[in-house]
Amino acid sequence: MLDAFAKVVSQADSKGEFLSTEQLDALTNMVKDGNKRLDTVNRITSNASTIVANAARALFEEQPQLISPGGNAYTNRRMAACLRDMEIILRYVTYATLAGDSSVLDDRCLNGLRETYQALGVPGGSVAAGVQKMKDAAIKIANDPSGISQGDCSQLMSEVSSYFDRAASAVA
Ligand code: PEB
Repeated sequence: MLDAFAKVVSQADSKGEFLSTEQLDALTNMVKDGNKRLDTVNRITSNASTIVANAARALFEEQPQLISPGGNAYTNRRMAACLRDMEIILRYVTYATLAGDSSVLDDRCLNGLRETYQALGVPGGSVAAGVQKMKDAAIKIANDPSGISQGDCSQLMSEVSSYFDRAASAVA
């Protein structure tokens, strides 16, 4: 599990080189914009249950077969497993966002997840659709200009989006 700092250190060390100016510049920018990152993580974290619940509701509205008899979220046990899975994925997206690196998401959440869903008979495409709905909600909350000092967060928002996209394509 790496963060943006450990990643460049390991890349440089594997080549036996000093850190490059490009690497240092990128990290300098990351530090400069650090408050944006922390605010984003804080906003997503403190709205996690709303994000999960609304995304799940929208998913079940769009794919009602999931909650019909025989569906993958039918019965409270499967519904609970589904909501829990969405929450786990969202949690790892917040970790990756804090770290500025996807490796924690990749290694601890997404690795083998597609195969797990295949083995369980859970439709990966539906999980991916749920993840995309969490992405839209999370970006809306994180990028809301009200009640916070204003700045350009476009780069950070596309980074956060990329973690959701990574999760969705890992299971689709
Ligand atoms: C992954 N999900 C399930 C299981 C596991 C995961 C390992 C099997 C064990 C269990 O039921 O607890 N666990 C989860 C995860 C990590 C982990 C992401 C990462 C670290 O450790 N059902 C639907 C939707 C979807 C869904 C499409 C969006 O209709 C999910 C939610 N996951 C779902 C369901 C089950 C499950 C298990 C329904 C239960 C399957 C079953 O037992 O029939």
